[in-house]
Amino acid sequence: MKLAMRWFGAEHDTIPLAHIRQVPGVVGVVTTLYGSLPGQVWERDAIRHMKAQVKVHGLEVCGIESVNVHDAIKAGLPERDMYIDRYIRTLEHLGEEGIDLVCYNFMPVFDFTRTELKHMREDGATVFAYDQALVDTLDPQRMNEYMSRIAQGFVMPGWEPERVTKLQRLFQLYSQVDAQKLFDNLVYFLQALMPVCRRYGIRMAIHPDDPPWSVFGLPRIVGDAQGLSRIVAAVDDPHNGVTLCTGSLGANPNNDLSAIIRGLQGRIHFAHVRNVRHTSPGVFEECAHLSRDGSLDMYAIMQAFYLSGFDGVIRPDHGRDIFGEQAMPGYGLYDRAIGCGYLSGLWEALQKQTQG
Ligand SMILES: [Mn+2]
Repeated sequence: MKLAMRWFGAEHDTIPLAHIRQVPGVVGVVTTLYGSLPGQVWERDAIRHMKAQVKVHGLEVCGIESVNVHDAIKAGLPERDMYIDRYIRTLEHLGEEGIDLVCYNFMPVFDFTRTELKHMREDGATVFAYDQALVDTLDPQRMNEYMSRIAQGFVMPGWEPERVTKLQRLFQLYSQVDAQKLFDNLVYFLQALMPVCRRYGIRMAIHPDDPPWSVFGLPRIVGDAQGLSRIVAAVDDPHNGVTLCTGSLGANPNNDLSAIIRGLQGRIHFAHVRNVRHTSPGVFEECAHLSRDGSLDMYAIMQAFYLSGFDGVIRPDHGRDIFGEQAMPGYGLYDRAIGCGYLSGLWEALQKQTQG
């Protein structure tokens, strides 16, 4: 495996690359061109600049998280072909710059959703938390206001202001889109992308929905084993793969992570590995990466990756906010660095056990 951390770019991240470089085992970052809107073509110069910035610190760009997909593509509007064409040009430019891993999601309107970004735990650490009952009391507009209030000035990924100010229009766009239609639109998009992916060896890695169930009546199709296998089967090309996010999928206690990892052998291109603690149905909070702090068996998860021959990029995911660090919620350095140490430790043990 290749260990990386997410980095939001010099202008947006509070963590300098020089510090990421000091986390044992980390060889690179996954990042994006912040400031580029979905539907814009990423220019080669900008990609080159991003790579150079990272390289100066002895790290590499291990992949892009994310190249966001324009709503016209997700909703299947007539102008989708134009936007797909632009996406393809972005992939060409990434491919020409030697970047071969692209994470994206296909969630309508709302990206990653939480009801608390600073949920206080017993030890004083704060974490992301989610309560479906609270979401059920909010309408989408209030959800948006709610998220910006709890983000306290940080722009959380997926909640960029230019996007969420258009909520009403977005809901209208998706009013005719049910789960089947959304799936068909995804397949249409992926089929169009495959030739350029094959040409440059680019692996597309869809991120699961988070939480992995429908919110505000909007369809979500990437939430369980069945949804994931349906996607890889529909466009049966190794360049069409997934980001296996244990925290997102793991929010649903019915998801057997190890079985999902085994079932997707060869099609997992990127992994987000973190733990999550289930409190009651529809309620969960994030926690330390350690197995005993949450509901997931992290050893079993890493073992499933190891035994299925996974050699892609793994990154720790949201961390707790600890040690008084002032950083973007969930993306501080300290707890993610601890997560890296833990994941590396599990991996080394798995390697040495197998080698006898
Ligand atoms: Mn994730």
